[in-house]
Amino acid sequence: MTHKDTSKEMLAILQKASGNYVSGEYLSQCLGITRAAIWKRMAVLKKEGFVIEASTRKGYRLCEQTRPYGRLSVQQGLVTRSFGRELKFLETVDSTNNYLKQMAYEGAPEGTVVLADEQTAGRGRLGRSFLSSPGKGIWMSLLLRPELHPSQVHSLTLAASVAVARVLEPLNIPGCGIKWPNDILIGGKKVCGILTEMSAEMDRVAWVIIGIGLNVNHTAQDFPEDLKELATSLYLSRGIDEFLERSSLAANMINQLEEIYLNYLEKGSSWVVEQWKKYNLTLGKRVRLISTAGEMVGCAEDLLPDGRLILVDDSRQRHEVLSGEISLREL
Ligand code: BT5
Repeated sequence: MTHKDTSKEMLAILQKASGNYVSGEYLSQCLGITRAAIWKRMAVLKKEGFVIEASTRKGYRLCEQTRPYGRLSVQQGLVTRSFGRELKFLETVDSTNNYLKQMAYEGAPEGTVVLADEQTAGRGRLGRSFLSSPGKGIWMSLLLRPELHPSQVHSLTLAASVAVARVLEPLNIPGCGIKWPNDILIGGKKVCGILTEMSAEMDRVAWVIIGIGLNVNHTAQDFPEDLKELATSLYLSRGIDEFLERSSLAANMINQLEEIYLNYLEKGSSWVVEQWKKYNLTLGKRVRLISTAGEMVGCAEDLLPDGRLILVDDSRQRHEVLSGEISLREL
């Protein structure tokens, strides 16, 4: 068993004891390690934010019920085969996508996840920035190595938005859904953005990185002026004065991402599109589309099975759009 695994096992034993003391002797027997090794792993747990009381006579006791946000807490919530089994948790980083890109070049396996408590240069699409304050959200990147043609990667972005929508579903927040292709909105404001990046040859993908930024515990003051009208958080939109626990949300996200990815590989993009439609906030609406081809206003009629948007403009001309920015607001 690796050092990492024994810390996880030890945490599981302490949690099972429901706040009661567990003797050092019992721990060392269960885990097959020395008392000194136990002490070292306790230090790992404490560094992750777990509050542990130690008594020379009675042993060790886990005090806090709320779980800190860190690698062990997230991994405890995983039910995946491979996603998140390799997980790097960073207190602060420029961008989790940048960090994971480096890991991808160094050969990291599919399913590797990077999480950070803070990003100092979180990135959106087209060079835009993404606010990623410490203690507030889930800033996550996931590495995939699918055997796909680069033109198929678009549907992975839709798949990621479905995964986030599924995680948010039980919170039962009115007005929560997906704006094509992959922004999650609540009451018209953005709560989650997704940035997909890839490295590919002409007809084969080498890797895809899906970066997800989810605003969790922001209060109104946590957003700067220019975002106040555009952005929201789960805390703000739930209307319950209680912060959410990021570790289980992040774990659920990784679980959903794996489930949807495996289904996509088996059933194809039309399955993802069907799922996507359950959370749709775009279809049937009059929208403004801004793309590299310019601006267009029309009705968002449907999605094609590959995820392209069918837009019918005012002269009844039909357009099939692969990418672009939709605005639902001013129309
Ligand atoms: C996105 O871009 O929405 C993709 C964001 C992806 C962020 C994740 S976090 C983990 C990973 N590592 C990274 O470096 N990035 C990914 P886009 O659609 O271009 O939207 C960017 C725009 O959203 C900005 O220009 C702002 O108007 C707005 N914005 C910035 N920060 C926001 C926030 N925290 N919440 C909501 N909207 C925000």
